[in-house]
Amino acid sequence: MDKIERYAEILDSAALHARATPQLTHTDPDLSVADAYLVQKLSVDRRLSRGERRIGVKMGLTSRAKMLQVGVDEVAWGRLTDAMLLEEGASMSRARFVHPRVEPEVAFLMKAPLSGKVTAMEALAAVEAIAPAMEIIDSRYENFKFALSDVIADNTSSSGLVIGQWNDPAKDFSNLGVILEIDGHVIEVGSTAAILGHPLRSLVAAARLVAEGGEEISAGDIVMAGGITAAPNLAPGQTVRTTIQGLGSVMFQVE
Ligand code: 0L1
Ligand code: MG
Repeated sequence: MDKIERYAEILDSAALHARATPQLTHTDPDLSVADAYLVQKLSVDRRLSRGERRIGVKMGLTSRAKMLQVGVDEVAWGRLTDAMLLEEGASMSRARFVHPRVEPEVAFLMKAPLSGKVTAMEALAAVEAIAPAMEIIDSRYENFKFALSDVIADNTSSSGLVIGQWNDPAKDFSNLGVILEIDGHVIEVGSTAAILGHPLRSLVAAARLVAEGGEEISAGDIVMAGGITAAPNLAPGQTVRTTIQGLGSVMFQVE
């Protein structure tokens, strides 16, 4: 088994058993971003071989608040599977995660493929709908600490997503107010503009980065645009809600 396969197995197993693992770069400080994406692909392939289905991609570290929170300042992408989808209003089991956090996000539903270098207008033309959404992230690394290569190998901490009502993408979603509430208390506020200045820029970047990885965004895919605010920790008993001005609300519970 080569190093890439070994790392993929370590991270997949850490996610499967909700057990933290040491950062790969502690013992392999030269792990490259290119190799980290290979680890990510192999670890997600292990999920697919267990019957999970690819449903789209996510962008990570697309806002200043996120970059500051984790100390990594480059955008990255990850792969989403159907097992990560949580029904709107449903409960997630805290026990299935290592140390989960939540991010308010915007989700895109694609109606046409998107690949390589595209303009914002081309990206928008490929969007069927946009929705308020939340991502549940869960680093598989001890203490939620990582370098860029670590987090890419760990599928950019992807572990869950919940999507609210789909809206017409013709409305201006460049700078909409965002509120993240836990148990009715406002924990974070922000704007969709926190995502690279406009969420569409995240979709443009996704098309390019995913193509560099030899894949494309397909019709029917969900694309998560990236966290808008810092991501608070989740604990059992919480009710978590994100509201985006003009797009609606989305919520889930933690048990
Ligand atoms: O924006 C994000 O989805 C974050 C991805 C990876 C960094 C983290 O785990 O906070
Ligand atoms: Mg995210």
